[in-house]
Amino acid sequence: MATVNKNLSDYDKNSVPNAKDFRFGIVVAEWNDTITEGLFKGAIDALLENQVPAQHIIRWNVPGSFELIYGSKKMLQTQNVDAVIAIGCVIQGQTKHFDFVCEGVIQGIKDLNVQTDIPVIFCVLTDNTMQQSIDRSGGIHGNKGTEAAIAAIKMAYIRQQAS
Ligand code: DLZ
Repeated sequence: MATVNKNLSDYDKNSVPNAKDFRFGIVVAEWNDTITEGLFKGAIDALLENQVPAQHIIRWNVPGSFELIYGSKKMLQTQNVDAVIAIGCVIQGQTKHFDFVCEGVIQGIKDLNVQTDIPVIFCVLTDNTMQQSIDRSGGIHGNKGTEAAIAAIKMAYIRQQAS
């Protein structure tokens, strides 16, 4: 059951702010799409369960996790959203590409959080194996998309209260 925080000083990590008036953008990478679709499902289910109207949620796809940076930037620049959730999955391969993509996307999403006023939530799995990603996108270790959605609601609330 969602409860309403009155201000930032009574912030309780176990309560989720009322989210019915917030708007969210979700940017989803198509690489490893069986995983990113699972993360998306976790995220959208959590937003809807917390009373976010479906018409307040915008989804965009981008090719890979590296493109989450540009996709999230354009989402927050052109759409009326209170937070953006960037969803991706990078799995270790035989080359250094894994390190470059992971480093690029974390720095890029970090830069957006520093340079703009809309929070961007990092929902990118960086795993050694496909099984680890399966386990975290609706499997035995839960769904990081669900956690990202709750983080997005909390950050939208913090932004609203701190404005
Ligand atoms: C190229 C690449 C590789 C090797 N691995 C992944 C991955 O595991 N997960 C992912 O989301 N994207 C991967 N990509 C694609 C890059 O993110 C990006 O789309 C391309 O380098 C084009 O900029």
